[in-house]
Amino acid sequence: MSYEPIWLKKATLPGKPGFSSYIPGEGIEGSIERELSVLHDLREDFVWSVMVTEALPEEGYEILVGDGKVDILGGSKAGVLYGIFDAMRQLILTDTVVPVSERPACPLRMLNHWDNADGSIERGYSGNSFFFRNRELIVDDRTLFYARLCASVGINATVINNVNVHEDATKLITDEYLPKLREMAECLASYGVKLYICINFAASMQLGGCKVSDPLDPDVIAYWEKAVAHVYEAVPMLGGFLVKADSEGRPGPHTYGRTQADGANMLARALAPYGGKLIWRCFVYNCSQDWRDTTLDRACAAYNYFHPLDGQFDDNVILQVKNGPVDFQVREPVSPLFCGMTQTNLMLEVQAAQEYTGQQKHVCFLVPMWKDVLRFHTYAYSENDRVRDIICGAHRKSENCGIAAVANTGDDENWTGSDFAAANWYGFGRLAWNPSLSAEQIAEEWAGLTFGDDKEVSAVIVKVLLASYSIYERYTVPLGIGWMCQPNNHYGPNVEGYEYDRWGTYHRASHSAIGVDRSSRGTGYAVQYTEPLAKLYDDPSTTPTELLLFFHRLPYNYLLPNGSTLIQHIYDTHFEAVDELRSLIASVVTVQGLIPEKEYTRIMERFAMQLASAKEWRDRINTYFCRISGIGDAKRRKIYAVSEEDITYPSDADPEYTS
Ligand code: GCV
Repeated sequence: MSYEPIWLKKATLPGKPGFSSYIPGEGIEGSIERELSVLHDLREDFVWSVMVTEALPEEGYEILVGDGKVDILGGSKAGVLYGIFDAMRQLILTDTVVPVSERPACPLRMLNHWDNADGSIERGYSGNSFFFRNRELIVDDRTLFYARLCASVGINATVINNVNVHEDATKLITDEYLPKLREMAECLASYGVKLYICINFAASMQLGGCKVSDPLDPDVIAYWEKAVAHVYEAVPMLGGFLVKADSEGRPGPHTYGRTQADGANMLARALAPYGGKLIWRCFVYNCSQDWRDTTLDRACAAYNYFHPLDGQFDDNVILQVKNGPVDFQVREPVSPLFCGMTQTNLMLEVQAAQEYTGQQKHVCFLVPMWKDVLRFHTYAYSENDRVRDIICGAHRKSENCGIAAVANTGDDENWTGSDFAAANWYGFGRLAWNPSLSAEQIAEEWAGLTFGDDKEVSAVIVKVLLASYSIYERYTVPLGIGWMCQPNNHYGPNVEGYEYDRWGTYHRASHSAIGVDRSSRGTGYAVQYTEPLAKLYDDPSTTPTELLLFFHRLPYNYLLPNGSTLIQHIYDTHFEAVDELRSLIASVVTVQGLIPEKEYTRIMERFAMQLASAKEWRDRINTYFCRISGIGDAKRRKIYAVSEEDITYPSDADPEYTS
């Protein structure tokens, strides 16, 4: 399948070096040469030179400019490449280059692909895998261009297979795959991207003939030592393993009464002699919950399992923590693990794949949401520390930390299905490099690189991106409640879809109230946080409005800080968000003709799907809550309440119902 150069469009002219064929063994020197010639093409009148110097941090770079001469210095060859891409970005956006001195904030800036060996992608919304087809690994021009796109935004690591490691992918660590895996690792490394793979915790049984996968069993330990030695002999540049254990049916140490630390350390010790890292996910919870049991709270699970183990993990173990305590909902509080694990290496996991945020049919620019997470004050070490400090290694002075995004790519021509979704891939890389960049700056850069320098087009694209998350949030889930989507595929509304299921994801709406009480009077989730956060979240009057229903169970006539009742807020946000979406679409129509037709048509096709789905969300949510509460919309907009006699309309005179 052919592919587009997306944000590297202006740096990739047909027949010019950016669109190169993959030549095995060309190495990072080949990439530097190729990218330098792109710079030459962009500005022939400049004299370009590059140099590696130990005076700079390994991945850092400096651009020196003077008298038509541009020198790019890097702390390593990868640093030089990052410098070249910076100069390229500057040239394309401003037609000139100014001096800069840069180093990445996060040591590990990683993508997690959930690609399966058969070529399918779990939660993939842009075609099939370009890493696997029919149980074979593919290394070709597209792999190289993928690495080029990653390097251009500073991404330095990737995991190519799904964390749910099924039978075929279990064999990635065997001779069936290792030669090709090495080719893949070399191809990616030629742009400074380190390859990681997901392994199956039960491989000792499935491949090694062991009776168990108990991490303290000597045969299991010996199996992994041998298996890892074999892998590193074949692929010495491998970064390490990523593991999902004891979660959603995946095997893990709990089966044997062992802890998550026992499991992680066993693998980490096998990897240590080769400099390998073991990334262990904290997404561990009971997915067979009885919905009748209101004392059990899935949100508490990760902290309950991992917090008591703080300080017990080896140094080459990194715990990878999803941004929220449950599962990539549109709005969740930041995971309390970032507040309570001061003796452990941590990595943040966000999801660029839009599983719960419109599946790349809806525009949803996630950078504003990720920025909220990164700037969240954890109070783990001091009053001022934020998630970004923790994942950048500021406190533990460790290189074993960083940020990973579940990737949103596939083999669609434009890589991400929706043209706008590429902004999330781009934005993730830029933010991982520098969390201080603003969402506006990232959106402007991406718009300029992707759609050219027409100011009108850029303004519209940036407006769409920046408004999109808030709009999506408002026509879908109110006040952090979550999980009102279709079960399994997670697209579109189904208010009670998860209500009586086993996944631990309930809103428990009744005729008078909605939400789970997660305060100290309820499940106690709120008090997993450090102070002053625990106190803040424990009380509805101090809980941030957007998270109110995540933490508290409240009546529909509860008054919000803006003077609106909870139910009126639901109606208002749902009506307003659909109207705003309509006007956003109208603003894109004004630049028809200024955007290439192919892209414009694709964008409009997806907007049509988004608008239809947004209306469905609005009407289902509003109707459900109107019917169940019996309270009508104070503004009398269209809600499908069936019987008007059942509905009481708030009177304008009643101060409880002002909106
Ligand atoms: C890869 C959610 C998704 C699953 C995913 C899981 C995870 O439950 O729906 O598809 O599995 O998260 O992050 O492991």
